[in-house]
Amino acid sequence: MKSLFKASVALTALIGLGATAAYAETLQDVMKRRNLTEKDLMAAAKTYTPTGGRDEFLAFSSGGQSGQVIVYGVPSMRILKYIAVFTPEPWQGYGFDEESKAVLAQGRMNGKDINWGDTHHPAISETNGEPDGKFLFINDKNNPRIAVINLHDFETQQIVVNPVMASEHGGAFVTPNSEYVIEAAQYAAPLGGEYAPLSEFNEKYRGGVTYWKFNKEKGRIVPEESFTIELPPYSQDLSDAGKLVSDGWSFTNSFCAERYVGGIEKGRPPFEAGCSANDVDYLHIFNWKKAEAVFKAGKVKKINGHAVITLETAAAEGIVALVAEPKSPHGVDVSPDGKFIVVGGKLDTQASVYSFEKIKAAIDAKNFSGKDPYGLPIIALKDALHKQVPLGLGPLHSQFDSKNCIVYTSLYVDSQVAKWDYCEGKVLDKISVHYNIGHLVAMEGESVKPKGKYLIALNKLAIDRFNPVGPLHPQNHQLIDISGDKMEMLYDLPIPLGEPHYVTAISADKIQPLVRYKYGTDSRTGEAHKMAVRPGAEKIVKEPGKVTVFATAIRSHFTPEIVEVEEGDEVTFHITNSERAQDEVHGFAISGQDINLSLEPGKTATAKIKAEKAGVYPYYCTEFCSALHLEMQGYLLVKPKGYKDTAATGKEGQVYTKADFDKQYKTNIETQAVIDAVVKYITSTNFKDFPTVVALVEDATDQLKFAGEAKQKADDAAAKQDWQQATLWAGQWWQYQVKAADIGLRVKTYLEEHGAKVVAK
Ligand code: K7E
Ligand code: CUA
Repeated sequence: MKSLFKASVALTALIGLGATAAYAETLQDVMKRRNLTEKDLMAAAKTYTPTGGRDEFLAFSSGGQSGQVIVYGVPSMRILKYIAVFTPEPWQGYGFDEESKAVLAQGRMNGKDINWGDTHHPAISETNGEPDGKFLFINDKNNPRIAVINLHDFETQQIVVNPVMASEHGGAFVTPNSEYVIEAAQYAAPLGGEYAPLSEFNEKYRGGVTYWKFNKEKGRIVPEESFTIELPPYSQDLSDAGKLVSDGWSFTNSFCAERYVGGIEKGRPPFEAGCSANDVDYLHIFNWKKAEAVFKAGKVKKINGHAVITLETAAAEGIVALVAEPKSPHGVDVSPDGKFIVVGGKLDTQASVYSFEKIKAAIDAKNFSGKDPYGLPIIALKDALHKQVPLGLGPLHSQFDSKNCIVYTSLYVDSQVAKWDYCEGKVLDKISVHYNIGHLVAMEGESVKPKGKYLIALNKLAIDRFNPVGPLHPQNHQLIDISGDKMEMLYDLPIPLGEPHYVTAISADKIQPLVRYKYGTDSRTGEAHKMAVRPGAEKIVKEPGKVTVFATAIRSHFTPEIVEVEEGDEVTFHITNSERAQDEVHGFAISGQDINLSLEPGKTATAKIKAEKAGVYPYYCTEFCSALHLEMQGYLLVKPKGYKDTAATGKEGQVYTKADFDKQYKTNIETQAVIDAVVKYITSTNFKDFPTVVALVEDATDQLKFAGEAKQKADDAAAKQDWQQATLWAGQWWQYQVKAADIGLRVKTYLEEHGAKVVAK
């Protein structure tokens, strides 16, 4: 009824608007007032998404130091979600419920909680070289870890710590069928975390690349089936997996092949000087299929229980080869057909395009120019290179277009994007972006079938770009139209959460998330929660020193509402959201206990506290879930040890009479008439053709069942002339009616908007 009222107010307003001038200003007026050009209008038209509109692509952005993932739509550039990954996030209950604490605990290092991550590279799971929208992986550079996010609910379900590296960077990159998630080290250190003096850098410090085996059915990385290839202490950087003709291979570049160790405090030149002294670094070429066979044959050394293929074995088995790269490379990207590998260079002006065919021929013919100090064969640059193309200052990362041979490369120093032809080796167009661009992303631009259309420049340091918000500025993601010959700037999106390095984008129709969980799901594992209860089965179990509450949440109450414990008790709430309607999420917070749960429909989550101090602790729902959301509350009463109730007897609250009961009863009968009318309308349509509606109708049916039960209790109490109980239960009966009516009206609107047909009288 409330919604009916709102709708009629809106309607009146709309009619009123029609009666006066529909638009006070013309488009020209607005352009003048806001100083907009026609080009601006065109850009706006290309990104503006009217209310209710959907995006064609979804972008998953690293959240940088926030340890999260940012999801936004393209081309609207509207932020849709922050996915909590390495960092607690209270809205999602992440790090506040016991289930997600267990996920975060997987990421502990040396017994320490690590409550942040320096996320760099997200990657979507792939099938036949195309992103399939099932899982998302992201790495943590500082604390070498990889997280697995299930895209059926956008929740982090696994964190694996690299058992041998001290830092990493070249992750997460996946092989074409997600067989492996690749993670390459960054700063060399003794594998496994042992101490070694820097004077033994050449002998004891090492790099590496880890191949994490991924089980697609289970959606989990399998550490026992994963292995690392030990590498020289060159700082490995980015990686990419081969595809199609180069499937079975992977590529990782490196910097500081000089193996220089700084030491300003000892009067030595800093790292930056010694690490860029030579003219070349190395592109590492891996035959991971061969490495996998060597691992399966057991030719490994165990470090911290993890299988490592030693440098010696790698060299002997021909698993790794090196190719010279221009000084201080960054970025390595394999072309959609798998034939070329594009490498940038922070201190270079040209991008290098390597030919996989040539590399393969050199390896097959053992055509090497020499060996590095660790016995790894080196392929001469001329024997591997397809072309070097001058692009501008500081080429970094590359992304591919849907058009053949077209690639886009970020130019860090120039703050530009170059569009060029890597087959022919010529520059086609350049666009200036706001400084300084790091990565860039094209739609499915790293897959075997890039989608083109849009490119996003991922810029750091957004000075002078947005309204100032203090010395720490947001970063700037700039949307560029790449559908024509010339690139066109469309839109700036400030990113106010860490320094995102990389973004991966996928066609939105490949992402098909759940709208609700199967009843009683532990979302952090995806499995049935053992502590879930159905409505009616709620209970409080008391053991010495321990109280366990099996609760449900539904609009607009928790069951139970009052929980009494004793000082010192360990109190555990297992709460199941028993809603079936989409988006009827509840929260659960207890005063002063560092608890907030997010309970989406069907989910079961656990809050655990120690009732250290006697007192009264209100708990409530933290999501505005219904008109009576504020009343969705309860009390945790922590009694002093040995407390005896000697309080004066009295009644809490108001006293009700027969008149109160009769008044409520009359309201309820009238409400029922409205509900009956809505039900009549719904059942006259083909509502069963709409799954969303079917779920809502089930939910409304539940509410009406509860209403009937409450009515029975009211009637029983009235028969005993207990007007107190009778009036309260009549009130509860009305609450259920209101919820049923509210859902009914949602259904009616949905059916009308989706063109339902009347099929019965
Ligand atoms: Cu910032 Cu990929 Cu970590 Cu380049 S990386 S920018
Ligand atoms: Cu449930 Cu507010």
